[in-house]
Amino acid sequence: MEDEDYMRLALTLGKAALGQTGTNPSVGCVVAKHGRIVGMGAHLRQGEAHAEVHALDMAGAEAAGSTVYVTLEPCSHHGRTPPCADRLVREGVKRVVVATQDPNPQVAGRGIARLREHGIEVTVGVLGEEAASLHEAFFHAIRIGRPFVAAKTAMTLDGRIAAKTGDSKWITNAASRAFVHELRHRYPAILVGVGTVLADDPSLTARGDAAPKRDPMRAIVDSRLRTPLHAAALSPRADGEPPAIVLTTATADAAARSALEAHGAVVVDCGPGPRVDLELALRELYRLGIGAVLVEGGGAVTGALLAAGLVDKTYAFVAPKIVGAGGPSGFEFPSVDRMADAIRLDRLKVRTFDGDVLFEGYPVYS
Ligand code: AOF
Ligand code: ZN
Repeated sequence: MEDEDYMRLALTLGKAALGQTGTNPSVGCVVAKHGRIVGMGAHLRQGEAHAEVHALDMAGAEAAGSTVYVTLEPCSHHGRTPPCADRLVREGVKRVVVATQDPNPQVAGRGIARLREHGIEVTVGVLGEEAASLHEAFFHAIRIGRPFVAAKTAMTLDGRIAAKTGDSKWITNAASRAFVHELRHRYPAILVGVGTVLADDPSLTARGDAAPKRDPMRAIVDSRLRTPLHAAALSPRADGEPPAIVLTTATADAAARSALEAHGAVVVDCGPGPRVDLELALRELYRLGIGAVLVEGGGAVTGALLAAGLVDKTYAFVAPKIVGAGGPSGFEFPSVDRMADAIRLDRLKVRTFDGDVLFEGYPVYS
């Protein structure tokens, strides 16, 4: 086993917990000694033990003299939990291999420095790119103070997300839709506009045939509180969390607000109106402990987020079907004047699912 092999395992552990750590990174950790794995761990929930703590607890007395692999720099601050760097020092570990530095201003190199000050050998950058990808949402959110925004859309070859009648079931095939359920499982929250709630009545849960999936929190952008109480998106959750967060404006109808709250929904004002201030809405979600959102339409909310420069990543499915004019587009916003002004996708990854094509990329604004 090389450093990279242990780190790959740590990345796998971190990846398995993606979506369940709120605004915290989904960190994985492996402790090895004399070529044997003696401890493994992941950060499983915000407010609870960090990955290193679980792994060191498992290693017990074996931690002394071991090598610790961790996908993110061990923390040096007193947050909801004590500093991992201090714990590593106390355990007498010999070497720490770190994939990426922690951009959290409370850490930012201090964790690594503290380990070195105590004579621990530290290697930084092993599978660094893979770790940056695992932690992309956290890296983004901690820098700008709002959740990472990924927009998922499913379009026909002519860019429509529905026929002119509104019918949209289904544009993409079963393989693409199964992948979307995986995505929902990996994001802390899913965000839609009230138009989608009214048109499609989606339940916004993560489903699949095999293992149970984690349902993301639901967030609904609803300026005028038109979400009906019987909407599937307000159905009770098995984990006891509120059924949905409804993002609205200060001028929304008071009676509608009380009814939604009585139903268990969390209603949040995002600006004076008449429309929801989307940037403020994202900041409110961050405050509520949501570090990343998967936007699933409709075209209006996705387009408004894109036009405001608030979409950080796209998962754009294109199905080999043509429906003709009249239906909405996946990104409804006033057209740019010149093709040269189009928003382009950077770091593009193109994949296919039984003939559907997925464009995974990062919009470049400017
Ligand atoms: C680590 N290992 O597994 C994680 C780290 O409020 P707290 O105590 O949970 O601290 C959260 C911060 O700690 C978070 O913003 C990030 O900088 C770091 N996360 N650090 O050493 C871990 N999840
Ligand atoms: Zn820590």
